[in-house]
Amino acid sequence: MSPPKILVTRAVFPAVIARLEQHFEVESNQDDENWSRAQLIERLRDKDGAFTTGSERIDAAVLAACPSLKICANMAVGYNNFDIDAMTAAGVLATNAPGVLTETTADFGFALLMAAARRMAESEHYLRAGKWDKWRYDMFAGAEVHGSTLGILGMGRIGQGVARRGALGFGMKVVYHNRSRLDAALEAQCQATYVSKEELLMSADHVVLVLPYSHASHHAIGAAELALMKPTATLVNIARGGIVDDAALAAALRDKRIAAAGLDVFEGEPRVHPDLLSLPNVVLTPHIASATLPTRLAMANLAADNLIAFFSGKMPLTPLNAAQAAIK
Ligand code: 8YV
Repeated sequence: MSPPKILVTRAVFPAVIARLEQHFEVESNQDDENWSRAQLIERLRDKDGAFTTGSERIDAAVLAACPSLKICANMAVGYNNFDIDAMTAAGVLATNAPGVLTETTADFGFALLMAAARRMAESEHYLRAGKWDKWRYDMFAGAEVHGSTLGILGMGRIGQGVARRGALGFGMKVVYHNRSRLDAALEAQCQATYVSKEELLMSADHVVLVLPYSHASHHAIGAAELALMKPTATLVNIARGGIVDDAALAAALRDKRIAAAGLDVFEGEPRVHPDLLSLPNVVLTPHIASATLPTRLAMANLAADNLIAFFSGKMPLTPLNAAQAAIK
């Protein structure tokens, strides 16, 4: 019997391609070309499985054009690129890559918080521009991090990682809001107190967004929410573009309605709202919160493990719709 056919949609570690090739007939995109939707469909049409990243949208139209597709394994914990209902209806299994990136991503969230609150990017640009000619008592004075109040919106694994860093490492008071409240043991571990979203926005000195993107979380932070925040507050987004209304955020930062922001994700990325690009009080990074080589390798291997398990007749490690889908 010929091996299942797999499409790897983006460039990935050669060692992971080699692993996949031991089990599958693999077509990959090691040149990392930007495929159009039509090009993606053309390549996926005859495949049994796909190794995707967060960039490829798998929806009803793609599924209808690819009748032999049985599984899509995302090399990302977020899976808003998948239309899970359409995949379930088509009998296609979806998997993501949770867990392996938790601590690395929480580290980066904290780095963005520190960089924004303590004005690291802005002051570094000033120094590089040759503008530093003397010390001044209030030069680039930022917001206190240790001992301040940290508000976390979205308290999954990564949110809990950020909470632990804040509470245990920086003596912060941690408040959080989530669709469902954590159990008492987890709350105690994170030293975090459950509050309403409004209370969080009003009381936090630093707000970190770690919630998944969906219709429900679209523009969860817009002009009204920004207006609730303290003028001295920092906003950090390591979740998804679209959760923040970037135009409203740029206006709030420009008018100093909040002090600073640290953003790793953007609406319509890799394009970035032009108003953000010209503001000094925002630290901008190109969706790299999980980007250490060990973590990215672990994410890629988990996606590969899911494909290998599935085609060996086993349940993948991190399925998203196994209970609902009558998988082909
Ligand atoms: C990925 C991410 O690098 O895992 C996620 O959800 O946002 C990042 O870690 C990105 O989605 C590419 O797959």
